[in-house]
Amino acid sequence: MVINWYPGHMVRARREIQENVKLVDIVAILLDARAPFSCRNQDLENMVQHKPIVYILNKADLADADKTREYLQRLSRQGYLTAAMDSNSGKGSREVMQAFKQAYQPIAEDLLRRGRRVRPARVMIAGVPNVGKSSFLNCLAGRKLAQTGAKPGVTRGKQWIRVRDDLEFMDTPGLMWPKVENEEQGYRLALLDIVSENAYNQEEVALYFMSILKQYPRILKKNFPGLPVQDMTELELLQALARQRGYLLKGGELDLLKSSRALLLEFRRGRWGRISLDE
Ligand SMILES: Nc1nc2c(ncn2[C@@H]2O[C@H](COP(=O)(O)OP(=O)(O)O)[C@@H](O)[C@H]2O)c(=O)[nH]1
Ligand SMILES: [Mg+2]
Repeated sequence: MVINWYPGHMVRARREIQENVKLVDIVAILLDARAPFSCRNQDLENMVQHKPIVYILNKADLADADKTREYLQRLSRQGYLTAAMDSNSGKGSREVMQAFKQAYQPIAEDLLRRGRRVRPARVMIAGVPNVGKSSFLNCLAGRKLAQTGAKPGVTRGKQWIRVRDDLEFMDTPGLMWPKVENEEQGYRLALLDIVSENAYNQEEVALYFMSILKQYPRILKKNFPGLPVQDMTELELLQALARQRGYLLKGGELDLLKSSRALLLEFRRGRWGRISLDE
């Protein structure tokens, strides 16, 4: 799977994160709760290792709740602070605030020890495209934020968004590029709409999704009533979907591309239920 990140973009993204991380106390790395480990980019995380990291599993409303619990546990065993979040409803924001507070505590204590004033904790949000960085920021700030930087005449430099008395966010989230290390991870990132459509074959990704659905027999049975779903291959499931919906090509052949497109769109909108992808 080829990802259309130009080397220039990567250099700029890297430099921007490197500069911005100096200005904050905490880095909140957003991961898609449905496949948090596939969304990580170790190279970029290494650049922020000297600051406390809080992992936010966003879009938790779309994820399999049992899996989310497992992923959170795995990350906290690795020594990270974590929280699950739904940036549409705001569910999870208390846990997020708690994690920020915990991350900042040693820093605040150190300031106090040195007789300095404790200022609000400054947080940078970072993550790969589409994980919900803007939504998360808007949700916690409690308002739709104006785009400030791009207009002429607006002062350049960092803007800080006060979330609470003791917390501010950097207005521009750090964009990390997805790092694809194997085919399965590529499929997951494609399903989550993190890599762009022209980088993958939709049918291949749809077949991969069918293999995930096989881990959710209840969902399969509900959507393919009367079919021996457990014994069907991924391709047979995709064909069944096309047949069921009457997605046909001119000659009457099954339109698997149309089925694949529909399947991916529906998964992303949560229409197939709460499904997680990482092992
Ligand atoms: N269901 C759900 N959708 C979300 C959540 N957060 C963001 N989204 C959606 O995901 C898409 C990408 O969000 P956006 O904030 O633009 O992501 P960004 O590219 O990281 O800034 C948008 O359609 C959002 O509405 C969430 O917690 N739950
Ligand atoms: Mg955004």
